[in-house]
Amino acid sequence: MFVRFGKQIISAKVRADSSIASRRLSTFSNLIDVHPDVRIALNSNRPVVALESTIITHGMPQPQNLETALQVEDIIRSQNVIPATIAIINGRVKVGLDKNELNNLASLGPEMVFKCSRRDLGYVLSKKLSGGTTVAGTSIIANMVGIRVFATGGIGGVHRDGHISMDVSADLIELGRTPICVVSSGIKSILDIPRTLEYLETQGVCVAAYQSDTGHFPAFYTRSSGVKAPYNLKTPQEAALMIKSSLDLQLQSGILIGVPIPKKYAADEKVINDAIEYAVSAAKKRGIAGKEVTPFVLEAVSKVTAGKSLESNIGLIKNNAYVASQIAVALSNLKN
Ligand code: PSU
Ligand code: MN
Repeated sequence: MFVRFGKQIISAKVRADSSIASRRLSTFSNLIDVHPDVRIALNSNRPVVALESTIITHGMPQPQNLETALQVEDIIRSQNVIPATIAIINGRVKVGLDKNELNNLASLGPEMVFKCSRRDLGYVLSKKLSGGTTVAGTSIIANMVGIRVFATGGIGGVHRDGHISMDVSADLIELGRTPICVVSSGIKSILDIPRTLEYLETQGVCVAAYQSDTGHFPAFYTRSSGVKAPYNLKTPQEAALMIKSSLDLQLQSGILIGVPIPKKYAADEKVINDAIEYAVSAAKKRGIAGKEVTPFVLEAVSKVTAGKSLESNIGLIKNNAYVASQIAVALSNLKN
């Protein structure tokens, strides 16, 4: 069977799911540049893990942002999985970046590059600008090209006073309407974790902890939020079967898997909570609002903890990339 991608014609034994992926790819080929490695993997049903880029452009300082992005991609490749970092570069949607593109994106700095959630995509594309895609933005694009597993550090959530300010991340709504499995360490405790989990339930998002010794959903910097997770998955195969069942049912909603931070990177609970209290109140005092809130608080926490929180952040992202790769492999084995 022959599948067309722009000008290229690739011969491949295409099964049901990958032919859907290729139809999707050609539908959007006028807007989206899919890296050849990603394109070939999707077409031959080999595992791919999507990665977001707001973490590079707004979530981490230089040079750790680039170093981490490259290391995370290498971890994924070491599992025989293709990494697909998603971003907007000069008005083109990119699925899979080469080293040069990653380098450029990481060196732009937040003033030069947009933080792109659903609402920002059309504007940034129309103006031929560049952007780091959030969990919401990345999920939309990954789904367009048929990627099912996505690894990141943490997702957005309901802010601590979100029931008053209405500051609720678009990530949560997107997870409710996009069939993607996001592997993260949950929601930072700069946010309101119990309310975020309630909201995810309302949106119909399947939430599960992964190999949690308490059965609790993780709290990003620490292994437990004290809130019981609806499910606790033990193996990549269990996760893959769950993804497949939701896809087969065509639920069109997402799955959030919360992987506790590895013990050696976990932060001291008191130190991190004090830093967060300080950062959240500093944001309030300075009148930081909208999409600036999350990056501001992240930076402030990192400063107060003298970079310790950044170390935790990097440690957990790498571990999540590893777990997501294992899940993507298990999923691709199920499809064969
Ligand atoms: N949490 C982190 N690091 C990050 C983000 C969240 O620990 O870099 C980024 C992600 O891209 C996430 C976004 O999708 O922030 C959420 O932003 P907001 O709260 O404005 O929706
Ligand atoms: Mn917000």
